[in-house]
Amino acid sequence: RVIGKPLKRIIEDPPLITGKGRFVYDIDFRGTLYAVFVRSQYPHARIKSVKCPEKALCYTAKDLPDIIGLAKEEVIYQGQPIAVILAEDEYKARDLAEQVEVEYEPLPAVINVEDALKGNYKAKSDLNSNIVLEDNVEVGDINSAFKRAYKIIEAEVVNQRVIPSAMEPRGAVAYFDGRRLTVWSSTQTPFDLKKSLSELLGKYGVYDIRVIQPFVGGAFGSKIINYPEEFIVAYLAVVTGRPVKWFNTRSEDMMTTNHGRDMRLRFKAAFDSEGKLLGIEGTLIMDLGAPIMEIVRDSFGMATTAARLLIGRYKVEALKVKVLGVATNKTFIGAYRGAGRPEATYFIERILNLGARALGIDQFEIRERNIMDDVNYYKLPTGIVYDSGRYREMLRIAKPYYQELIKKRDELRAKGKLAGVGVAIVSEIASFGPWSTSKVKVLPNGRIQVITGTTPHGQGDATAFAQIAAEVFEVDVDKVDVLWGDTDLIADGDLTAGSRSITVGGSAVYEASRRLKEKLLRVVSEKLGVKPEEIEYRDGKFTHKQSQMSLADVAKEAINMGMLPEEEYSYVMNLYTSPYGIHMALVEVDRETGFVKILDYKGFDDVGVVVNPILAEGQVHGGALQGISQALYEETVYSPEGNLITSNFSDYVIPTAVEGVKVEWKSLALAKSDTPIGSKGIGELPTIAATPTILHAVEDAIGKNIYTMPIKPEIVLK
Ligand code: MCN
Ligand code: MO
Repeated sequence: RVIGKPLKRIIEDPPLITGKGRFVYDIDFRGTLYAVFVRSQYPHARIKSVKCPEKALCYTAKDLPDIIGLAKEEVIYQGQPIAVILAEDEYKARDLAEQVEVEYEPLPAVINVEDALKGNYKAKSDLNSNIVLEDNVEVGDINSAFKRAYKIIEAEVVNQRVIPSAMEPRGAVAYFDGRRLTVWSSTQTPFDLKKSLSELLGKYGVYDIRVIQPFVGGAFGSKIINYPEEFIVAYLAVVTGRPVKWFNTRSEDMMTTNHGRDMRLRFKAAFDSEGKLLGIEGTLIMDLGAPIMEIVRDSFGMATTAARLLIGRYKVEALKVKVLGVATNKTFIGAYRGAGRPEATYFIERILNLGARALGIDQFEIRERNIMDDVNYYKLPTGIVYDSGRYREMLRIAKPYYQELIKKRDELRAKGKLAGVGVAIVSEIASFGPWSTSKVKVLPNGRIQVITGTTPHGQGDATAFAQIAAEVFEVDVDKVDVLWGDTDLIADGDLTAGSRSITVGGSAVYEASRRLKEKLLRVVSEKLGVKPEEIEYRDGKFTHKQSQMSLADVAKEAINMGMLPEEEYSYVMNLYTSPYGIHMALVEVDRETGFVKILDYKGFDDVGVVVNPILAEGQVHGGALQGISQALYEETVYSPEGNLITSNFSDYVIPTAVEGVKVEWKSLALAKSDTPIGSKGIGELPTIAATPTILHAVEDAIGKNIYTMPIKPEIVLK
């Protein structure tokens, strides 16, 4: 079997580790005009005038089509594009961009949720209220829950704003040949970009559009939305007839690529004397950032999902949550690794641990007392469905490891150290539909070519897809090539996000491969004049008595017969999967410096069938570190005037190899998904798990409740 084999990234890595893989910045045409954007210096201001340098190729909102996010009369976050300069090279373009004179009339900026709710100032002049979106989730009898309470705890817990910080900033290159427009973009949604560009440029007679996603240096959800720069660069390639190239600096990127999280929950939670969680009542406030409604309306879905997922994997009887989406003059929020599920998990796990501490119950035990029974397409009262899960069994498996960590903790404490253990269970749903496409071919040379409509950008999905096709065709993986990220390859594609590629996209690869094998069997049966049942397929060969045909033979024969040796498939995913897991950590806190050292980190996750353990574990290593980073390091700071202070990597702290943590990971494989492969998504799960796990460990170490992140020394030592 090839599925389940721990293979290295044989498709992606050879070009990447030799430095030959092409990223958007490597796409270079002679005669290219370099684009630099003039961006708002203010978080909130009226634009009185924009004056371009003389003779410069300079375009303001007046010269450009109506593009979402491009500032016209009013800027609503720092970094918002106002105008663009084109020049022969990057340096000239930057110099000219600095000469553009923008006259602003500064307006009061709304920088935090408190001010936004007070409403003295509006984040955009035409708003009636800074509360731009609202939702309510109410299930069960909340009054009865609180009446029966033995203990009620009350707090506000904050899941802070973070900057996704993909290694590669955003950029695009556009080339127009007079008829066809080709756009290369550092995106995770080339197919969406093509559709949106068609809408925009159809008005200018450009109908034939191709979008290419070259190698992309990470995205983490922040390259899902299509950004104003991508449209402007494409439009300018059409009007100037010259190739146009743009690439963000790190600081531009940190100001203008969507930020993540920024949700807080003010809650009251009712527990009975046994520590059973009876009900949660509260308000979930999401700071949406700049109210570009076309963008933040979707982002608000993360808050409404978080409210519905607040039940987690527990038997919570009643829930009453008001959800508010609040506008401020900061960068707009969008998807970031987990998109709503990290926030949900953080909130429910915080509630459990704060409850456990208030009641004097062990954190593992409170989870045992509240955990759900096994589920099989179980619909939560809030509408969310869990396809399969064996949560008690998960706890049973994890418990000895927890006890081992507690033992180690107590040994450290006996030596006078500040040590603590943390636990968290993941509230995750992943691998969303509605579909994913794939096309599989057997080439006349016998190689198998897989085309996927998903858009990987670091995960290594291509190698996993090769494994799936190799499994169906019973051939070596190195007989398979995988192509992705080009709208010319397939009628339509979807995206890599929501931990969906291996499960939804992989199912499409599996089904297309299976159908192609059957089609080729019919070719052989016709050629040999025997019934398909009489032909045996093994290890890439069709055999009937003395006759044998290889995949290459059959591919050639198929073409001779007027058939193409290829099949395509759109796998429809009606629901999603519900992976879950439990993570735990042992930390030591330095009494002098408040520095948190992670001594042990263990993750037990159930993602059903694992296609490639190296790839899955790689996701756990990187993903957990990203979650740890939110707990310990990442802080997005705005000045009181609304300037983003942490707009570079000396001010915004992300972990380096030095902060790397050894993660021990175990795939539980207790509950499969209902897909041909039986997998569930893992890309986001470890990130979701790690943040509360680490916070709980630090709380346990210092014996005090923590309400905000990152857990800086001043919080630890207070
Ligand atoms: N895998 C597996 N078996 C499973 C599940 C996953 O072998 N049962 C492997 C897959 O082969 C794949 C990887 O794990 O290589 C992740 O698969 P999956 O969980 O399906 O997630 P996606 O491929 O759809 O990736 C998206 C996910 C998301 S939503 C974010 S955010 C994120 C993440 O991946 N962004 C990333 N991981 C990232 N990793 C990198 N390097 N860069 C990003 O931007
Ligand atoms: Mo994502």
